Amino acid sequence: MRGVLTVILAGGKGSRLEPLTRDRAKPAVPFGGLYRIIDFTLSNCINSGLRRILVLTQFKSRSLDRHIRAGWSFMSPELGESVEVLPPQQRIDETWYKGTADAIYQNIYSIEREDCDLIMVLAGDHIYKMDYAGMIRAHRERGADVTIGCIPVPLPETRHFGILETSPDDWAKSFLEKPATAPPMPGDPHHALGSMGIYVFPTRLLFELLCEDAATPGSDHDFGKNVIPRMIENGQRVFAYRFRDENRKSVPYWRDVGTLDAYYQANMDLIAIDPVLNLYDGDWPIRTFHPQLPPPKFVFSADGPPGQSRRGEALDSLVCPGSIVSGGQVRRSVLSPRVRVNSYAVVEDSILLDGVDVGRYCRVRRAIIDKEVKLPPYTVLGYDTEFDRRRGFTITDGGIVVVPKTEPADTFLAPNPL
Ligand code: ADQ
Ligand code: ADP
Repeated sequence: MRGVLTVILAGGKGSRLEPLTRDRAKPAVPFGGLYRIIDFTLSNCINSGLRRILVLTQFKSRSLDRHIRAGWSFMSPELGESVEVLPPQQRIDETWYKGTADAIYQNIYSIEREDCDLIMVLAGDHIYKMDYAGMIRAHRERGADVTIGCIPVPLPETRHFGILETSPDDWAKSFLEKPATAPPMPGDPHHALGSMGIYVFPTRLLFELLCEDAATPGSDHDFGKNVIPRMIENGQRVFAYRFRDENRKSVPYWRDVGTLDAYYQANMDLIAIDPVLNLYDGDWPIRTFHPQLPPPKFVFSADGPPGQSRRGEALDSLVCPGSIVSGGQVRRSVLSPRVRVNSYAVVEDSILLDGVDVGRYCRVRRAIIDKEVKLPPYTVLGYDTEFDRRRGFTITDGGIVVVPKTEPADTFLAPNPL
């Protein structure tokens, strides 16, 4: 793995995750209580032995930059190991990156300085556990011009993916970016073979392909739209590598948490009694930045009217350090660090990010609440989505209420519908 440089594309806007991406890049969006989305890709790298990593950022990168500095600076540059964040250099072009291929092309001078024979291109916004060593080994053994990580995708979803048609030994015969329809994989009438948007290229060839793409009029400068289809046209050796899950489950787990509903569901997946994505697997640890915080605390509240439950408890939930559930009830929810749930409040099926404070007697259901939001006592959220919409909150197609960061307390003072 020493000859491999990893480049993580972390510059996408993530506009479908608004308002969570209002002032942070999608890979920096908090996930699973303690983590940021990019921690999964970075952990996969470290667990796979990939230790030379460049993270290409672009939009609203401050939060991501801070997170990587705080959590991922433990490597030893003197041993050739590092995670380096590269904001746009604007050495070649003074515009934002036009597409994924352009993002790498514009950093070609930084990449050239690294002594590497292969470049592994990854996305910073997928949730999965994968040992990239198998993919790199397969690439070397085949002598491929590019190896594409692939998963089966249900036929109605082909319009969200690059779709490959392959020969029985996994050489790609065609690649269509996000086709409305696609033929099924041989032997599986319900799925087509989809690209995960991760690639291994020989370094020299990648540079040639990027220079050729930069000089091509009308190109979107994107791997999926331009570079890979052109390679197929030119008869180059495009190889599909089928995703092998390190999650040790029969159903492989890979999610692009591109929408708020997908994000909500992927968080909820973690709460299941036997989760499809296991965070407690010591063989494939997911690392992150851990702030210094005291243990979570659950308090039986001593005061208040008789007859009402005063037990501070959380069931089927993830509760992070620094949180206090004091006389409130939490069910099927994710509580990030430093959350407070006060007496007689009920929180169900929700994701509360860092520092959220749920006042007394609040009732919160099917909600995502961004950092530091303070819910005044008696706030009701997620019970009447029309009412929530009128208060200016985002309601997802799946009916989840999303409350943005630093929402002023006044927003919650509208009449209580219940
Ligand atoms: P998309 O999911 O549409 O398709 P895209 O928007 O191209 O992905 O983003 C891919 C990665 O690059 C993401 O990690 C994103 O953050 C980053 N990125 C996007 N634009 C960027 C830019 N201008 N600068 C820097 N980084 C940027 C791709 C492939 C499909 C494949 C899916 C799988 O094109 O073929 O099926 O990923 O999710
Ligand atoms: P966001 O709203 O996305 O959390 P921040 O810039 O506040 O944006 O935080 C981004 C990341 O910066 C956090 O995940 C954490 O890793 C790191 N961070 C935040 N606060 C501190 C701090 N006080 N000291 C060190 N690192 C911090």
